[in-house]
This record gives sequence, structure tokens and C-alpha cells, in this order.
Amino acid sequence: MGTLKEKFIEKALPLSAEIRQFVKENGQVPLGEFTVEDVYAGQKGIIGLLTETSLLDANEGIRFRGYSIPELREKLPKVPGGTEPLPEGLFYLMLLGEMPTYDDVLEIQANWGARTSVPAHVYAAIDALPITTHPMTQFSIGIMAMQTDSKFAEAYREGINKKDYWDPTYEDVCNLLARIPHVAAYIYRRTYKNGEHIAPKPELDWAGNFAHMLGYDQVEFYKLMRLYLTIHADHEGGNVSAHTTHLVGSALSDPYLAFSAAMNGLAGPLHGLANQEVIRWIFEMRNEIGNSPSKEQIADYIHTTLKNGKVVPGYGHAVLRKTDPRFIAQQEFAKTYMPDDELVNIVWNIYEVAPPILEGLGKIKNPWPNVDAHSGALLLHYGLNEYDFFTVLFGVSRALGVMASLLWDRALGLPIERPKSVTYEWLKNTVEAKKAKG
Ligand code: CMX
Repeated sequence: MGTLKEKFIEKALPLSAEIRQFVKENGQVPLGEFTVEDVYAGQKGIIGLLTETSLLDANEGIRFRGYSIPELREKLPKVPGGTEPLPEGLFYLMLLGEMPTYDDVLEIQANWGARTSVPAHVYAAIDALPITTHPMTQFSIGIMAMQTDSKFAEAYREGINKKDYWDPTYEDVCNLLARIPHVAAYIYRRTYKNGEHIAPKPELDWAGNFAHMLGYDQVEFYKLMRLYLTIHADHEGGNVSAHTTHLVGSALSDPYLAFSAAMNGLAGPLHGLANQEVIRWIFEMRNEIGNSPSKEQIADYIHTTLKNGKVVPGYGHAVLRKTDPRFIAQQEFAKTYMPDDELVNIVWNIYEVAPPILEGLGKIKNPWPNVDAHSGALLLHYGLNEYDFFTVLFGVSRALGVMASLLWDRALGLPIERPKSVTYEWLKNTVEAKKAKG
């Protein structure tokens, strides 16, 4: 077998043909009936997207190509003597549906390692922004600035045949994945560390090098980054960042355009920004109550938050109906490395107190914590306390999943996305017509 690129297209070409035949033969099989309520419910539960990289079960959580989070932690390759999975290996798994060997991961590291040179104008574009610009805005703009280098945009302009779209997309995806940790680290050091940038260590793995460029060289922090960048990578196709990548990419916008758009969605407080909001909310609570709030005081603060018409960040989910296994994975990490950390213990106390209160409201479909409820406390333990930056870390990880998916979109030749919308008038007329028919 050849390189990852050759393996990908060897898999993708026959599958693309097989799927076309499947749809030809089964296209008319009904998948279910939807209701008027569904039109107002953000399309939840409506099957209308294809995403191969991961699949979510509401009660069990996410599986990446069939592997749960605990299985990923056990089975994905690790650095020699390491304890946490290497996210490059997860990219291989999501792309090919096969568990990589350590050599496969080394091949990706070498390939991405040769693609890390970020054009100087990207940093100039970021530097042109006020230092107070939110890191996610800087990140989105940095990704957009890299678009000048898009191989797909160039090939399209030169008239590439549609059957070859996947090829320059592959090049863009690898360049983007190789470069975003550098852009993210640049934003962090620029915004919070007086622009004192740290040269990469190419001999390190993708996550380890990212941790190093951020300025956190503790071995445990490397481990945390490997875990963090693995568990945030993908959550099937309908979440805002994954769906945005697919939607924007469906117009044949190149990977940079699609991923930058996705990051604008991730920057919303109901999606990825929740990880910063969790810490902001805990800090506000501590300011009001004191550094070590009791469970009763936490409960009171949750009631006040709800009374003020605000959400409790880190709790609830659009599709999950149990504690997020990504929360559990982080809790396990914390139990191993920082069981006595004060902030971590507040997070665990909130986990005890919040679900029954939220459930008591009678309207929340999932009172359990999601991935964002825990992540910030882990980062703070190692001194990364600039919580406005947290969503950028989420974004670096999310790139792995959504870029693997975008490659499949191109390889399968999926068409432009254009769901049907209706007006309220149309809904009323349709309901009346149905009632009149009895
Ligand atoms: N605190 C207070 N109210 C909440 C709530 C929370 N954590 N979660 C849901 N609700 C409310 C909703 O706002 C909604 O209220 P209204 O009927 O008054 O509008 C009601 O409960 C029903 O909502 P739902 O169907 O259970 O949840 P949705 O699918 O509409 O929303 C989500 C899902 C995640 C946006 C929501 O649970 C939320 O706002 N959580 C807090 C923000 C958060 O943690 N987001 C991160 C999600 C994970 C990620 O993408 O990173």
C-alpha cells in the first residue's frame, strides 16, 4: 500500500460508485414523516446529511468509525511510553475507517511536518487586528488569510475535471492541518505573551508541538493536549461547525473558506464558546460567593442564573441525552493527574448539583454536562488561564474531523446542499388542507 493519499483514493473511488448504485436502487425508500414542530426545531432528528467519520448515539455518545472514546484512548497509537492517543492517528482512522499503526502516524507527522510554512501575510493580517480582538476572530481571519494558498481554488480556476476535485482538496486539507497549530499558537503568544513567539520543535508530534509553541512544556500538558485534540475532533455531521464546513464546502468553496466559516459557528456561545463561558461563569460565581463555594451555594447560583434568563454553560445538548463521554474522559484524566485541584473539584460539585435542578425545570431535554463543562478547568490547572482562547483549542481539534469529512464530500462528489424551506403561510395552508381532508 502507498501513502495515506493513495490509500484514501483507493478506498474512495469504488465506494463512490457503490453509493451511486445504492441510491439508484433505493432512493425512494421512505425514511419517516416529519411534523410542523420539526420545522421549528432546528432540524434535530431529521436525517438529511451524510457523514462517515463518526456517528452519535443519544445515550452512549460519539463513536469514531465505530470506536468509542475509551476505545480510542486504548487503541490509537501513542508516543513511545505515552498514555494518550495521538490525534494524527484519529485523522487516519476517520479518513480510512481503519485503525492506524504507529508507523502510519509517523508518516502523517512527516507529511504534515513538511507543510508547516505559514505565509508571512497570514501573521501580518492577524497583527493588523487590535490586540483586544477575540482569539476566535483572529483565528477565523488567520484561516481566511491562508486561503491565498488554496490548491483547490487554483485548480478550479484552471478548469480541473470534477472527478479530480478530491486531489487539490487533499493538498489543502493537509496544509491546513499542518499549519493551524502554528497560527493558533501565534494568536495566543501575540495576545497574551507580549508577542514572544516560540519556535516549533519539528521532532514532536502534532499535539506536543502545539503545546510547546503555546509555551506549555510540561509532559502532563502534552498528554492533555493529545487527549484534548482527540476528543474534540468530531461529533457527527449535524453540529454547527461540522455542518457549516459541509454546507459551505458544498458550494465548492475551498477548505479554507469552509473551515473559517465553521470556526465562526464554533465561536457561538451555544456551541464551542461554551468552554470559555463555563470558566467565566465559575469565576463570576467565585467572585460573588468566595473561592470554594459549597454545593448549596452552587445550587443557589444556578437558580439565580436561570432566573436571569441565562443558560448554565456546559450543560445540555442538542442530541446527547446522557453525560457526554468526552466529559467522563476528561474527568478520568483529572482524577489521575489533579484530583485535589480546587477548580476541578468545583466542576465535579456542579456535576452533582446541576442536573436535578435543570431536570426540575421540566423543559430541558438533557440536564447532563457536555464536553465544555470540564475542559477549561484542566487547562487552568497547567496555568493556561486566558479563557477567551479556549475555543481556539477546540477549533484546532475540530479541524481533524471536518476536514476528513470534507475530503469524503469531494471524493463522493456530493452535491450542493439546498434544503427546502417553507413559509408560515405555507404551513398553515398545508395543515388546513390536511384537516379538511380529515
Ligand atoms: N441552561 C438553561 N437552560 C437550558 C439549558 C441550560 N444549560 N439547556 C437547554 N436549556 C433550555 C433551552 O434554552 C430551551 O429553553 P426555551 O424553551 O425557553 O427556549 C429549553 O431548555 C429546551 O432546550 P433543549 O431542547 O433541551 O436544548 P436545545 O437543543 O435547544 O439546545 C444547547 C442545546 C446545547 C444549545 C443547550 O442545552 C444550551 O444552551 N446549553 C448551554 C450552552 C452549552 O453548554 N453549549 C455547548 C454544547 C456543546 C458544544 O457544542 O460544544
